[in-house]
Amino acid sequence: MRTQVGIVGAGPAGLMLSHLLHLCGIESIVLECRSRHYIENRVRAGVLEQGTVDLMIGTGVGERLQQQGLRHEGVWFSFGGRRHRIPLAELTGGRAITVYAQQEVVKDLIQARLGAGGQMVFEVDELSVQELDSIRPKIRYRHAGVAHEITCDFIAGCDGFHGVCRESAPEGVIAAYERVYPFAWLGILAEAAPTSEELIYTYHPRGFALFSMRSPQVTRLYLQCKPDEDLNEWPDDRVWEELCARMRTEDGWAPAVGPVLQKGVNGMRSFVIEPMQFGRLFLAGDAAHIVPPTGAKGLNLAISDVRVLSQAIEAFYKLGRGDLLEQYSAHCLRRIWKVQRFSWWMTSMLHLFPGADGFDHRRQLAELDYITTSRAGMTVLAENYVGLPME
Ligand code: RFL
Ligand code: PHB
Repeated sequence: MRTQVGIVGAGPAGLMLSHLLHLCGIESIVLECRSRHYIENRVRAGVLEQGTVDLMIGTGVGERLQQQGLRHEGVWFSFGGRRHRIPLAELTGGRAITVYAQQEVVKDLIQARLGAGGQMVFEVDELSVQELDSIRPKIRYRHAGVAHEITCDFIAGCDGFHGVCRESAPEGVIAAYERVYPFAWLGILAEAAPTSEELIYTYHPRGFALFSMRSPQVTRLYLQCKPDEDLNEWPDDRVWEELCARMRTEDGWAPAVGPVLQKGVNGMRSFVIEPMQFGRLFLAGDAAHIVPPTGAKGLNLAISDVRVLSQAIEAFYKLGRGDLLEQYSAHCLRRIWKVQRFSWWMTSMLHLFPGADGFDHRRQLAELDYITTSRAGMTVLAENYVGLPME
């Protein structure tokens, strides 16, 4: 088999890349180790930046997003028993975030690719990438017990943090920079009408908590827990008790309690590789970087990477230019490091760190006070949260 761009991974990065390439007449094949059903039901991110929303609408995959997405023009920070609103749209010239589940983005992109006759293979096994420094790199894999090989012009490694592509570059050519945080998030999806129309990030002496949602009937909540937390120790009643203890405010606000539909624990890290390319292998999304979820940036960064990559690949085929491909990593990393900084900062401001003392606590409160009262402070938060411009 032969294709122009072989794409490993059908997450938001791989699917959006395939879609963008198709729109400029470039052929790709997407290879995914999980089933279509699995990836269409995997509960993950929920917050889309303005630029992600604009890209989906502008490229014809925004119909359901426009019908079902919840546009939020503000976000709340709660501390010392009080909630404070940051008016995102007012501070950023009308930009906002949209709550729309990642698995819905995945469904919309799969639908668009299949509708356009795109090639996707699910449930592949034993995938490997070969001859990366040649002009004809190859992807080998098994599907339904049969071995296959695809000869490509380029390979896009969009296979997430645990994928195989990043590890396939020779030793020593890629450097990694990392911070692992001493806590995790326990997240639940609950059948309960959201009691706030906008997200609430809570700083509390018992630990961080986050109120989010997926629809007018479903709430999404998170609480800071130990990195190795055992879910068996968290029956639903205990989760609700802890969430309410952290989130309830002086004015009596609290999340509504309801049946828990899903529960999970996720570790937190900041991770970046440099460069994000080797020969004809280009890494994008979680395969190249991880952010702690506090800034709601992972999915959005994945989308901004593949936007840059699709433009570089288009310039190669249409204009015979290789320079944009050469600059791919440097171009993406400028934005990635700013988003890393923001995600690290939000995480540091809002979580309880082991060993923190009264000084740390007061410093965090002062920072929250500043970013919710100073117009300059609020603007710094707002312009990062709705998404820095895509250059
Ligand atoms: P993905 O989505 O992990 O997709 C990679 C795909 O590659 C497949 N794969 C392979 N396929 C073939 N062969 C192999 N050897 C393979 N190995 C792996 C995998 O099955 C998978 O389908 O990466 P991508 O596309 O880079 O997308 C990144 C996002 O998924 C991720 O950054 C976000 O989910 C992060 N994130 C959030 N991001 C936001 O922008 N806003 C949020 O509100 C937000 N909240 C979150 C989050 C992530 C969370 N978890 C579970 C990590 C909340 C949580 C709890
Ligand atoms: C979510 O709704 O899943 C969500 C919202 C904001 C975050 C992280 C996750 O910062």
